[in-house]
Amino acid sequence: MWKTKKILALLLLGLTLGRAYSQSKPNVVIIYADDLGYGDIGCYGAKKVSTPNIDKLAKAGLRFTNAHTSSATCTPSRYSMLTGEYAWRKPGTGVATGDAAALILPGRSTLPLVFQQAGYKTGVVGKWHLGLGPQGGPNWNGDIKPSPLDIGFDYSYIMAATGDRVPCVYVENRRVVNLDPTDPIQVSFKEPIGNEPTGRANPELLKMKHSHGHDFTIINGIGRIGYMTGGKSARWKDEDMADIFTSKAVEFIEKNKAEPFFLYFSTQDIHVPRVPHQRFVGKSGMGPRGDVIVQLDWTVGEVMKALDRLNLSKNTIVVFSSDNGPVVDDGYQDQAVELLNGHTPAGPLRGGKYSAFDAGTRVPFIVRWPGQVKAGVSGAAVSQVDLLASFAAFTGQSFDATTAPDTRNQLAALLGKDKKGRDFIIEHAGTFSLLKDNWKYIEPSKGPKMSVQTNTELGNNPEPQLYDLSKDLGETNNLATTNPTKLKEMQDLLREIKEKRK
Ligand code: NG6
Ligand code: CA
Repeated sequence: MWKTKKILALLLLGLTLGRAYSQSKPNVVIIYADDLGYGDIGCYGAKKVSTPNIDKLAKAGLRFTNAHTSSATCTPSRYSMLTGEYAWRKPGTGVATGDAAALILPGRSTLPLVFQQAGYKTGVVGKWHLGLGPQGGPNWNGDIKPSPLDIGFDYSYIMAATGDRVPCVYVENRRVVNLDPTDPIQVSFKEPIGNEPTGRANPELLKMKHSHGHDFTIINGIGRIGYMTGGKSARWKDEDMADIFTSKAVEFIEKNKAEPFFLYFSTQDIHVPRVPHQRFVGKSGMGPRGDVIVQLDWTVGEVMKALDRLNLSKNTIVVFSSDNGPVVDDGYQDQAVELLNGHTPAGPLRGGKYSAFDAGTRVPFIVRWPGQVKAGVSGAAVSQVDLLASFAAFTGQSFDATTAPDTRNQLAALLGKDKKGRDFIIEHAGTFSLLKDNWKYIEPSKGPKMSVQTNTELGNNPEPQLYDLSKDLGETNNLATTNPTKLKEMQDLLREIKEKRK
């Protein structure tokens, strides 16, 4: 009875919150970093690298300590966040190649569509990594369709996949930027294309060598994943990427300052290859990995400055987060391991990117909304899959729950009015984990315990794992055999969620 009352009260609060906010339509900016770990920034405990702008954001906002991506890698996390459907329900949503077809097709609910329906101008700037074009991949030399423009974004300035995957070009709306039609782009992830040097055949041409993978076509002195030829005038310079994406994000804000806008600003930092602009080189003392954290912090500062300058800070909700946990050596010899200098990218957590342990998916998550969201720290359980339903409630929109079955309205938790948040959190790293009331269950799996390449503990174990995170956040004491009742409860719930879309 008490529980029903509480649920009713929360529901009412959600409805009231939604209705009140939909009349004033505050802007929403999501700054989504890449591979930034729970311990990588000052406000989450980092001491060796300085992130004053992100720390300032956290100080003025609500900093979450139990917020999660849906997956321990990029494509599935982004898929879940933008569609409200766990990526693991859709085969083919693992880390996408650079020429993958669009994974999110028109005709379904999406996060940007929710805002578009509510009358917002919507934009995406930065890393996409959710495929483009029809089956077989996009035509890089013509109109690219489907693209973000077909699933709810009014404006798009993106890179197709990752910094380490071809094609190394920017795509603005439907076209590759600065493309010379007499030098068409061809891309292949299957066989060599054209006759440009590769990292494998011509390592002497590399300015940053690979440690594993990344030995295909050399672009800007760096070996990439995949083969590319043509498009010489359109190729990016890694050193300028943060400047270019940041200026596009700021331009979008400036252009739309008079109307409500939603900006999904997805930085290429701090993913590999880590190639900061000259002015950030050496700034962290931790080599390129630290320097791109400093660069990311600069980016966040520029967005904040633009909001201040345009007098929009009060009326803009800024969400800052990351798409998966940290990795130190992700395939290039950039001295990340040697120069860590005692820095702990995962903070107190175990594992990292690719891992079923919590560092794979527990990420920094900050919500700043001056005057509306009380500054502080929240331990509420939050999942990025809930942004869709929460912002639908916020803007007074409905969405199609058949295409967005997993997203829930967690507005009250996101705005700091509910301290508990979600009932459970599903984490996916190939292996499934379930988090509930500080209990963490990792299902048995046969995969390797360690990734030798990245030196990450993957969390795989043929035996079930059960941890009490309230006492053991670092997941070191497996309680599965001593707590059979709790274990069974978690196993049953996970099965139910997987089967019934709970
Ligand atoms: C891996 C890459 C890694 C990174 C990752 C995707 C190799 C050996 N490793 O396959 O460098 O690109 O994919 O990262 O190629 S993510 O953050 O976009 O998911
Ligand atoms: Ca990532």
